[in-house]
Amino acid sequence: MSQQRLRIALQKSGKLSDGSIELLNKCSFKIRPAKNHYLIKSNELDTDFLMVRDDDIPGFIDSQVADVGIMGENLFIEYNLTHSDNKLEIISKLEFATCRLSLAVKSNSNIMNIDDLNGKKIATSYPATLANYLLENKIKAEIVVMHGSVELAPKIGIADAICDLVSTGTTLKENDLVEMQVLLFSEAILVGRKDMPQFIRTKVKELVFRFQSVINVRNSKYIMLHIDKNELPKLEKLLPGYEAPTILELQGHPGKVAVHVVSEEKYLWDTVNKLKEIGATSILVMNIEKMIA
Ligand code: PRT
Ligand code: ZN
Repeated sequence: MSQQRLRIALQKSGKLSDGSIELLNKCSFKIRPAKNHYLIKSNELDTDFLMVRDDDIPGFIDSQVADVGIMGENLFIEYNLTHSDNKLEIISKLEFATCRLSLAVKSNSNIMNIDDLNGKKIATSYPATLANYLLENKIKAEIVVMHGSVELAPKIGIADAICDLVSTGTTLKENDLVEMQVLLFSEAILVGRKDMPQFIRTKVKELVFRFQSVINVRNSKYIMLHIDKNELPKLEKLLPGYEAPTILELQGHPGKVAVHVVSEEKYLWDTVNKLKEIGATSILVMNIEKMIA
């Protein structure tokens, strides 16, 4: 049963932990996880954090042990497929822990496409998602459920193929496997119950507002530079996201201005070099902590 405090379930240790803590701390929660701490209290929004295994998070929300939780979209999909009452909803995408659930086979396998999986064995930790995919594609294959080290299954003869999460692809390569088909793309998400009480929804709304303020600027930098006034039109093309820049006259340098602008960081070094080419000087690039719309 939910009391007045907001209860958020987080993965204690794993691929979602650092990203979750970093995001929450940028939203002022000041969480400092320690080895044996399973409950962390914060005065911010009167919140309790439950530090648990990721697999437990959907069930905790479902049974109201937690109000919301951060999990991978892949787990949310698997949970929904195995719980037909569908009580959970995605509240917000969080843009970290991105990965994909893919089918992979040995590099020397004679399985060339998904139809070749007919009659074969596929090892996975996501049996419902895989079963659903096989059904949709009219493939009859045997599913071998494993809760770890799925990538070893073909090597030790347990299965002909695997269906596992892939991020950089290093694990597949190390195990002489090649990716054959992506089933779904995933990222960290904030999940809650569709029927959460109003006072929880109000707090969650504030939480999401804070998350978005941080997420919005994750790929942006605050750039300041000096440039010849005549070159200003060229800046627009060089700085993606260049909207409403601040332009200030530079005292003692007629014809020159200082420009302050928020711009996307993706191609930062490339952009900086191009800025230099059009004569920009005193280029300062700064991190932005939050951007409140
Ligand atoms: O102990 P606990 O049960 O809490 O953790 P866990 O071991 O079950 O989960 P964990 O920490 O491995 O993953 C938690 C969530 O992180 C997943 O449900 C995904 O949503 C997300 N995530 C993002 C990943 C990866 N990237 C990822 N690369 N989860 C797992 N992997 C594994 C993958 O299974 C494979 O073994 O990393 C390996 C592949 O990585 P690359 O970079 O070599 O391709
Ligand atoms: Zn797990």
